[in-house]
Amino acid sequence: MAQKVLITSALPYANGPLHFGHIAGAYLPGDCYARFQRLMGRQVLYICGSDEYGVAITLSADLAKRSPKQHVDEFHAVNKALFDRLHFSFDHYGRTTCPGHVQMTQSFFAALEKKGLIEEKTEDHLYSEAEKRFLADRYVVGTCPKCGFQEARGDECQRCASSYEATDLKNPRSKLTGSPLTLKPSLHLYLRFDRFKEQLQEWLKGKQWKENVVRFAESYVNDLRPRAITRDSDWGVPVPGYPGKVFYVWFDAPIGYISATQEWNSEKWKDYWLDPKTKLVQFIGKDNIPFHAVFFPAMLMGQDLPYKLPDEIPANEFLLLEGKQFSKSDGWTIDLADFFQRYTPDQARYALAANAPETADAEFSWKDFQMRCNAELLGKLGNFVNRVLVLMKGTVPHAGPLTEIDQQFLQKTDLLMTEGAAQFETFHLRKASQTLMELAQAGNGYFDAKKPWGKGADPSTTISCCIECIKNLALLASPIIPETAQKIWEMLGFTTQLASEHWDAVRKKQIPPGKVLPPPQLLFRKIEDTEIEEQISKLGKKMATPVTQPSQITFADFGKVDLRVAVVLEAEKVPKAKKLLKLTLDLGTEKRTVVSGIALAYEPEQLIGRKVILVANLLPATIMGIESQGMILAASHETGLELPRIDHLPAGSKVS
Ligand code: B3M
Ligand code: ZN
Repeated sequence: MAQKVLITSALPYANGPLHFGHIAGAYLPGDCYARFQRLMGRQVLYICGSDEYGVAITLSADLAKRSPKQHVDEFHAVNKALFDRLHFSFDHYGRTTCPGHVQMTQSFFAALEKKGLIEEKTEDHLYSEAEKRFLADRYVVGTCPKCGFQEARGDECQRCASSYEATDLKNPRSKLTGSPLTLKPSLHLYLRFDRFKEQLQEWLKGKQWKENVVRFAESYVNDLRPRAITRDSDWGVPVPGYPGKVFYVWFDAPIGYISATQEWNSEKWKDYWLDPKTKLVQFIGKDNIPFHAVFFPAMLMGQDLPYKLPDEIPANEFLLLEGKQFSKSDGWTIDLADFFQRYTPDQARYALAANAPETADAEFSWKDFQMRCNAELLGKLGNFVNRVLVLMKGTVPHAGPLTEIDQQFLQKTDLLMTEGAAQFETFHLRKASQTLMELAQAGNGYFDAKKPWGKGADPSTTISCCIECIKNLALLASPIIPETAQKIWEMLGFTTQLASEHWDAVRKKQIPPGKVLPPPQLLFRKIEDTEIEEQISKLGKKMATPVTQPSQITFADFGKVDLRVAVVLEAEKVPKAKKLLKLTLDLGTEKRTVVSGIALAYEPEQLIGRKVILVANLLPATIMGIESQGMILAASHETGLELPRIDHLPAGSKVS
């Protein structure tokens, strides 16, 4: 029976839109791996979903002034749509607010409790006198106890990735108000992680994981202490028997992998999670290492059912945008709606895969994106496929006897395919992307050397070898740029889904000589410099603060406003009021005096003779001792103020 591979990507919090930084870390590498494993004929199940509880959610819902439920409903949908847009191949994308999750989490707790691994403890917690409440870790900032970073978050340090209790922070303060925090006793439930020390040490022995994962795991295991697994909140999985308390999000969230699998299939989930032969591969970002390499495994060890422990934990570093962390509030981000108007999912997938932050933090830059798309996808891959198929003119030729250079090329193709497969298998997505381009370049080099377009040359053998290479390119490309790979596959006359084929079978497949192929289509378009400059210029520009939406009015309400064109007869500054001008207006039938706050934008003499729009039926008001008989319309923005223009119609004309 085929090897079962259960793949997960960290469940993203549904508290905001994901960006390419997230995608490059725990997601795209997971999807490419899942796609590769399927090609290898393994029985793959790829699970992800939204993490919808915890203070990361309530805090950002609080800031957005709406309920956690409204908040997660929106961002679950937004993030799921992004994954769909990028052609992610999850078998199920769940959410931790799904009904089965409560039962699953509570059963995990019950098993731990039955074994005497849960303890009640009344301990000091951080309390804000100013806000009159206990503050959960995410509402707290302070100085990291490990590295001294002064803006460390309450649960884990974003600088050194240590995780700790908020009470370990030095100089703790409220994130929302900055108020200092004091310690006050409160009862919570603690999980005796310390009791798993030996079992975890034994399990970790000999793991061939990335060095940073092993190092972190070992240091955590050496220092295991009981940890609180409950919080005072009404948003989360309720703790049975403890009203007003919910489970800490890092207790319930990893169980979310299992409840999402159960939601996928209420019976078959056990074939994966409870079968020791399943290979469990968990893709995460480096900030999640302790939870996946230590705490979740301990929770699994403490169950009665024989749960699978992770076999692999590929933890990636972070992806920066042009040298800085992605930040929506600073405008240091990529507007994805705009991005997908211009570029394809495969262009994004390839650029991110080629820059996957595997061993160090990596960077997305627009120039690099352009280079990846133009020089690599278009210049190497697209160009090779196109020139071969164009020269072939529709019918696959019969190959003649192979010369040494033909044989060398085919051997090189084999070698690169073997290397590429090994790279996918060992989580080296970056290298696999390079190998893909190396293969395309090998094709171009061979094609150039053979010059099959030359006068009197017989191109048959060359084209035939190139076609073999193109088939392999489609296969190697398939995990990374599935849409393009499928197009190439179809251009070779295949009608199946390449993603459902078997690697070895595709490797062996022949494209029969004499076969007529569909006309080739271009795979990529060139990205111009001007587009890239435009994108770069958008960086760091804060998004316009959303205009508060005024409540709606009826047409009749609007009709009550009498708007008229008026001509400025006189204009003068109002003494001691630097923003105000006193205007004398001609309304056709009468004259009006109006005080208007436009003095910073217009000099009085600029206005004489100009037409303006007057709210003619506004009740008069006295401003700086002058009776203002109406108000003129002007558009305003943080960058300035501007009067609307009417050029030809006479004073008194109605505006509606
Ligand atoms: N939601 C943290 C994060 O999005 C968390 C991962 C949960 S995985 C079980 O970085
Ligand atoms: Zn730190």
